[in-house]
This record gives sequence, structure tokens and C-alpha cells, in this order.
Amino acid sequence: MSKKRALDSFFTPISHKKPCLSPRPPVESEYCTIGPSSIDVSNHRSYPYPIPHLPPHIVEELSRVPAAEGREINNQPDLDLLYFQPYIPKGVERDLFDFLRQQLFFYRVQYTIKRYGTETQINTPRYTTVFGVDTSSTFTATGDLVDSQTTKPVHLERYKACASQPRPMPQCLDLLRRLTEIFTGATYNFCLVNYYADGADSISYHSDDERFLGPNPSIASFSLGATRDFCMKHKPMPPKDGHPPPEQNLKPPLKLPLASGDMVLMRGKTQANWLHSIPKRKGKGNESGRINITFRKGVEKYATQNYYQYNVGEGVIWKWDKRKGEMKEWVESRNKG
Ligand SMILES: O=C(O)CCC(=O)C(=O)O
Repeated sequence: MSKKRALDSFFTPISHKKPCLSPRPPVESEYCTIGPSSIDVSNHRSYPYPIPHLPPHIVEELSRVPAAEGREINNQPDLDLLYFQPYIPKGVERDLFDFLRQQLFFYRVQYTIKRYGTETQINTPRYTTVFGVDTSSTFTATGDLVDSQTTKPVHLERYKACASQPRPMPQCLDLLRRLTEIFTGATYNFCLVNYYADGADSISYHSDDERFLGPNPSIASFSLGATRDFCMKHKPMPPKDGHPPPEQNLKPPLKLPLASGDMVLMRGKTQANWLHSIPKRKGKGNESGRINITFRKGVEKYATQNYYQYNVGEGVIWKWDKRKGEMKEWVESRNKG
């Protein structure tokens, strides 16, 4: 099916009140809800609170993605990127940013690692959250987890090491996931969200090359809000006997100034060979927030354990406080009613 036809069959004309997506079965999380607003929110027993569905005008604008053609960047060894500037139409990306920052729950994960034999505490320098489950399990329409092969309920043991039981993607992220699948030709079962409150938040050089993502994974990475530099450098190349260090090691990092609505698809040998980061940017002009959303596919149950450990953890829940214009600790009793 062509992308255009896939998109046409994905969106039906928008009624004046509610977005109507068809044809497809209900998204898992849409129906595991109680109360009168059940069709307007996604909920699940693992969520601290329900997440509203996207407002109709955002859904309508998303039917115009990608807003620009993707540009291939593959002029360096092992690099294979498709860069959309932007993917999400201008104007609506700001509404999507405001909506997600307001509605999602976030964490500021702390964990310890052994460095040179000493336990060191790591404070993740950004807000994070995650939804999804690896390919060994699937969510049913009522939000239960079943084994993907047998369709039998998943025993609690499978994810007992996880910081939280796996959470289905809420409608607002699942819709973007399905649109991304149409245009990238890949499938995704995890959505990781980072919120960088300002230039002091960051992610250091790393690659998403874990075995649980399989060989040559495709990772679609969206930017919303403030522009931040996305830096990439080749992993150090070993010198070949008797030769000077490979030229690639001396090259300055590639820098993509990711703006609101942009999407970078990293694919092929990129993760196996390249590192990426969002460096800190201190000082004036770096006070505004940025959301990053990545869609990935985890093919082993360890993907679920790893992603929930490092993106949910065991600490408090953070939610955007619109009045104060900052993240505040979310406390259940205070927010009831
Ligand atoms: O914020 C970004 O653009 C990059 C995020 C990232 O590298 C990650 O979540 O692994």
C-alpha cells in the first residue's frame, strides 16, 4: 500500500467534536478506563493518573505529516540518517509540546554504578518516562499482558525485576507511533520521552546499540520545543598496524540543530558505529524546555527491564505545574478530586 493510501485509510474526516481514526482496533489503553470520560482518556492500572487524548485540532494537523521530505545523511562511514526538517507541521508542534509536557508523568531517575570499584550515584540530568513492552508480550484490549506466542496471561515473574509493570502507550503517543511506522517502514513497541527543562539538562555520548534492540535498529527521534544541538561522532576506530590513527577519529562531531517538529531517523549501521549526545548549554537563551520522543523496538524481555529501570526507576513522579511554569512533585492525595 502506498504511504498516501495508508495515511488516507488511517485518518477519516474529522468530525467537529472528536477525532475519528479508522480503520483499526481500539488502542489497548483507550478502553481500560473507568468513569464517564472513558472515551477521552487513556488509562491503565500502572499509570498514576489518566492521560487525555490528543485534542482534535492536533490530530487533524498530524494528518499532514511529514511536513517536509526527509533528507538522507550518509556521507560518512557507517552513518545512515533520514532528517526531517520538520516532520510535524509548524504551529501544531508547539501545541503538541504544551500538551505532552502538561499531561505526561515524568521521573528523575537515580541509580548507582560501580566505577573503579566504588559505588557511584548517578542522577539522570533530565526528566524521563517510558511506555511499551518488548516483543515477547502484548497488551490486550483491556490492558492485560499476554504472551505474544501463546496469548496466555504473562506471569508476573516475567517482569518482576522491572521498576514498574510495563505500561501501554497512551493514545497521544500511540498515534504518533503508528504514523511514524507508515513513513519509516519499521515497527516500534517502545516510546521513551525525555524532557530537558533547560540547557542544564542533557544526555551524554552513548549509542542505542544494546543487543535487545536487535542488529541495525531503526530509531525515530522527535524534537519538540527548544532547539538543541544533537552531536554525533564515530566510535573510535582502532589504528591499523603501522598506520596513523584513522582520520575519522580526528573529525569534529557532526552537529544537527534539532528544532521543534524535527525528526531524525537513525538506521542501518548508525547505532553500531556512532555515538550521539545532547550537550549542556548554559547561559542566556537556554532557559526553555525541550521534549524528545524516541520510538524503538525491543526484541528481548530485558529491553523492558532496562527501559523501566532507567526511565521510571523508584523515585517520585513529576508533573508540569502550569501556574508555576515548572515541574512539581505529583502527590496522589493532593491531586484527588
Ligand atoms: O534528546 C535527544 O534528541 C536524544 C535522546 C537520546 O539520545 C536517547 O534517549 O537515547
